[in-house]
Amino acid sequence: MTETTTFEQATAAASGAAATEQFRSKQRTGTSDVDTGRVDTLVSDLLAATHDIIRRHKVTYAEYDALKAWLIRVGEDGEWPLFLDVWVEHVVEEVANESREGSKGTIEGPYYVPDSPRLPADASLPMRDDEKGTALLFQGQVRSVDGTPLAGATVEMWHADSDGLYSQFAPGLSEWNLRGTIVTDGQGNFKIHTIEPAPYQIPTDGSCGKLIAAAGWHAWRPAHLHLKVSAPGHQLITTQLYFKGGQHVADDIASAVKPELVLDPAPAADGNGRDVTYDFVLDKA
Ligand code: MBD
Ligand code: FE
Repeated sequence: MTETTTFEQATAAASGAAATEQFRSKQRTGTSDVDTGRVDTLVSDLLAATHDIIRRHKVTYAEYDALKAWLIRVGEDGEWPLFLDVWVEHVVEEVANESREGSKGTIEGPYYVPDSPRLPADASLPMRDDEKGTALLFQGQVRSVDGTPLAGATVEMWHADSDGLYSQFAPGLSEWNLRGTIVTDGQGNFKIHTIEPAPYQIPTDGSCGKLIAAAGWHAWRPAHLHLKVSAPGHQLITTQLYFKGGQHVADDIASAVKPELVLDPAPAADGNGRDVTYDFVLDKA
């Protein structure tokens, strides 16, 4: 598979390798921080659940070997970040943020890159001169739970292009294409000019694609904007926003859509594309 990385074409192995590398460099905490008793509890429960499934469904040696071969391939393809973020992260996010009072969040996914270019409160994301897609003006305000506008808050946005490709995870896109960090103005307001992304298809040529085909599932996520919103003294929100009426909003393969996260943009005031307003409310740290 390694020779495919030299082709000017998006492949599962190339985006998997980039996502694996990205994860290694941004890891939240090392595994050495996890308490022995906790590892014992969680892994024992995980194994017991697996044993129970084998007994209940009378799993055969042929199925056991298919699993073993597939797990080996996930590693070879670098698709552990993709697999985990698509099928597991949504429950980790649910548990992590269950007591928040501010805006809802959702999963981060495998394609976040920190330290994107800092931009003023009214800015366009970096994009090609001929970037395809409907123009989108995404504007709003960042506030604290008590209603105070948060000046100097950061709104990081990253999203796929109109072909469903993310910069730094697909060939042929400049480093920060459709990625930026917008700093709110004195009233906590921001205006981000970008284009509407396309629905995203999980790479079909790797191990996750093979699982999807083998199970008869579809490989799609609805079109989405990724965001991280933060301000001093407040909890960071990691979220995604979707588009009302868009394909797969009701059947996201990553189970990451919540009703509060669906935008309903209106035709733009200036006649070019669409506009939408969405505010972020941050919990205190
Ligand atoms: C994505 O773009 C994404 O956001 C997630 C969660 C998984 C795979 C691709
Ligand atoms: Fe995404």
